[in-house]
Amino acid sequence: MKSEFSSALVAGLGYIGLPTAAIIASRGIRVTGYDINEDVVEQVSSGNAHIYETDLDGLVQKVVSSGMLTATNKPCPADVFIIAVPTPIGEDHAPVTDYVFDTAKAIAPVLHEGATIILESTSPVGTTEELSTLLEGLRPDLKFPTNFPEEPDVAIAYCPERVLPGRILTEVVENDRCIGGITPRCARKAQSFYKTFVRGKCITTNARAAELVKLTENSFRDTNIAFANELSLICDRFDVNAWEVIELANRHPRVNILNPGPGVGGHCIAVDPWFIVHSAPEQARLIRTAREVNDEKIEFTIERCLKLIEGNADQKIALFGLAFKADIDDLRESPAMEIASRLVTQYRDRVRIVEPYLHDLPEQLRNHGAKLAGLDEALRECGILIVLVDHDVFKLIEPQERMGHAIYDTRGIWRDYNTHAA
Ligand code: SAJ
Repeated sequence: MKSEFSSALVAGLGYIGLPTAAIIASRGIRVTGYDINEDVVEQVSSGNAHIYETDLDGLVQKVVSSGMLTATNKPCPADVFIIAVPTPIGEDHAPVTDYVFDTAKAIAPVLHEGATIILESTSPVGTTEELSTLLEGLRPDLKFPTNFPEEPDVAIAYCPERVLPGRILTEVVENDRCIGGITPRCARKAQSFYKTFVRGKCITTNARAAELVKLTENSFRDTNIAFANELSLICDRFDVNAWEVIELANRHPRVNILNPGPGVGGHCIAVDPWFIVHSAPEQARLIRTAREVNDEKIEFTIERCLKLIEGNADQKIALFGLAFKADIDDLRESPAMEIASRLVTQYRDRVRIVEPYLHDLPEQLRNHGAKLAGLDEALRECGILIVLVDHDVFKLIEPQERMGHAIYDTRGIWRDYNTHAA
């Protein structure tokens, strides 16, 4: 069946927008990537992915050289407009939706009858309706679903991304999608677009429900990680090994505790729950507390590091990992970065950082005298080993290589238990 969509504009060529644009282009739909950052436009135009994601480089190169993906800083007409711009939090953890509405203003002049607009950015409940109202004001010549629900000229829907960094190209295609239309007709239109490249189920609902679904998913995960982090503090209080307790408790058929760590990072899990808390402060008590527990885990970890370092004066300190989680290069909202910054400010050139996903240290660490070190070099030079990220390669360090070092393993990758199975 021939697709009714022959062109798409993807606004925001970041961690979500660029892989999405590349996948859509690889399915034979001509894609224009629109970004306000000149550098990004230049890099993508020359066939390079400006971010690291598994297999993304090759795919971008392929679709750019075949002419199916181009990049620009000026929007152009298209059958479908996908908005995948950042929605960070600002003061008092309030969601900042400015980039979404700035994008809407930028695409308004090129909208035409028959176009479909899909918001993918994580957004507070009601944002998609606001987007429609804004566009209605900017283009009085077109019928929008908010004022002409029966027969709008333009379809508007919300469809959150839910891909896992490190597996984005697979998950964009394989994951089920939840598509919320301002009207059922809008949802169906967006659904037929997603069906051109998604193998998972494309399930329709209304825009407000879809917005809350996204926030719910990440709040659920944050709350579950907070349980693990709180439990690790309780174990510490009783001098019991948290990893052992979790592993044994998880043998119960209906218990599945996640892993404690040095705190929660990334641009989603540590941010999105605040969108709910901000809009429903009286109801979202557990969600708020979970956020606070996870943030406080960073402070607890720093205190523990300081204690270990003070107890091993003059020894060099190796910090294993800076990324916000295992096996990626992304430092956004990374607890490891925050912990490293604090330790480097205090211990300066005593600190070695092992981060196989980086070629250079971020400036704020370099300026204080910290050095990027190879794994073997760090094991040789440093008496203190602190694991901040559970990169696979760190798990390969054998017990005899760690022997004689003072160790703080915040991720439980070098576990030693007393448990014996009979
Ligand atoms: N973490 C723990 N313990 C765990 C699991 C994770 O401390 O047991 C930490 C990680 O180290 C990291 C943070 O949580 O610092 C977040 O990592 P993650 O793997 O849980 O999630 P993200 O941020 O990489 O991706 C999440 C995913 N959401 C859910 O799993 C509900 C992904 O599917 C979303 O698409 C993504 O957020 C997003 O973009 O919203």
